[in-house]
Amino acid sequence: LSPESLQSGVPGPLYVKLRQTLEEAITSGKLNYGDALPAERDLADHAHVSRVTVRKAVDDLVKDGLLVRRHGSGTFVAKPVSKVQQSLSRLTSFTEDMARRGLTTRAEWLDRGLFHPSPDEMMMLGLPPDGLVARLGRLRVADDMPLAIERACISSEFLPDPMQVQGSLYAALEKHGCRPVRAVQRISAYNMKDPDAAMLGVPAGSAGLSIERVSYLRTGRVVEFTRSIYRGDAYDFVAELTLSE
Ligand code: 16G
Repeated sequence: LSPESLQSGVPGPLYVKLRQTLEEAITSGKLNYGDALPAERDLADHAHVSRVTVRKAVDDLVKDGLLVRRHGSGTFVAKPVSKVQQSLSRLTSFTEDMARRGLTTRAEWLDRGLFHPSPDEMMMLGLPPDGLVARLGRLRVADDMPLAIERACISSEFLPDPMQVQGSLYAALEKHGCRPVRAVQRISAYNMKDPDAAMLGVPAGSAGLSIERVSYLRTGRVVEFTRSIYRGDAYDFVAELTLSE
């Protein structure tokens, strides 16, 4: 990090150049996961820029998830996120997907029980007026990294006792002979807000993917309506496209 490299080159705000220089140091491996960043004052002195410039550059990198601030101890290079490549053509469960990658899953329950359905749930699941809905809200974690928040709704007809679901929802449905065979999924861009962002361990405003899945039994009955928020920095959804004949 030399004062000359910041003053020369393409014109533009100093903090942007400083941010780029720091970003390059991280992506090229000059700075590694866990390394502490020099104190703001030292960085400013070293690069011949103001502390405000340093703060702005560092703020941006914290927002992008490349650096993390720890209260009282300083700023550090964040753990790099390796993205999960998720196929969009197979109907799999989170537990199966992660097991295939050799990752161990854990769920933190946010909500689990039988409820009177909301109008939305009644419509989506085709419930009778006196029907009940099993709600399963989970923070989904793989190898200690939180990846998604999922809120699944299932008719009590298919899941009379939601407390029975320990690890996998699809495994529990399979036991009752009602594992879905087809699903329609909608993925949209979303800027995460707290408390969801905090639960997923990312700053508020980070990119997320809002995913809705409606899945069906062979008979055509809807079995699941799930709304999820996936971390945008942790997922790539991949679809194979073929030329239609
Ligand atoms: C996936 C599904 C979710 C389903 C869950 C079952 C997406 C976006 N969502 O995460 O709809 O409920 O798998 O997983 O793919 P489980 O059997 O491990 O509980």
